[in-house]
Amino acid sequence: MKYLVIVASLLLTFMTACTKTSPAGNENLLYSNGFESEDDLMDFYPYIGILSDKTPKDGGDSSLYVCGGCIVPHMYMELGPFDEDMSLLLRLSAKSDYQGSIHLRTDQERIELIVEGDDWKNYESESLLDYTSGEILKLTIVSGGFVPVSTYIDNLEIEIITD
Ligand SMILES: [Ca+2]
Repeated sequence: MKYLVIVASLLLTFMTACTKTSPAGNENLLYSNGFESEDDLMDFYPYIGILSDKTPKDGGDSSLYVCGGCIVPHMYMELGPFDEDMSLLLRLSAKSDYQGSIHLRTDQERIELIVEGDDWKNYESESLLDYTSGEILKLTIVSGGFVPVSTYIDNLEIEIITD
């Protein structure tokens, strides 16, 4: 029953808040983005992200390119609030010509992935983010610091871990 409530609330959220749908076979994805069209950038603020034709092996035709500067975060998006407590895992493919970081957080907690190296790698958060119902989830992307750094991101997924 609890599972049905989660699915129902997620479906409602997807219908009202974003156009992304879970890939077939993984109904536990809270959010996914393959950055295959301009529409896929519309979840993020400010609207400075651009699509790149650099992609990982399973990354389709394009990825998200983020060029940083001294004002952080360089891009962010918000999800929720949702009606259920959840444990969330952050996963993506990325590369950076210096260092980038992607944070998933609530007001109470955060998890992060540090992207280093100019070869595409798959990253997965070592710990889970404990989400409490009613909170806003925020995903932020930082690419470098004072020096602009190029970071590429693809196959971004936020998964609900139910075990
Ligand atoms: Ca892609």
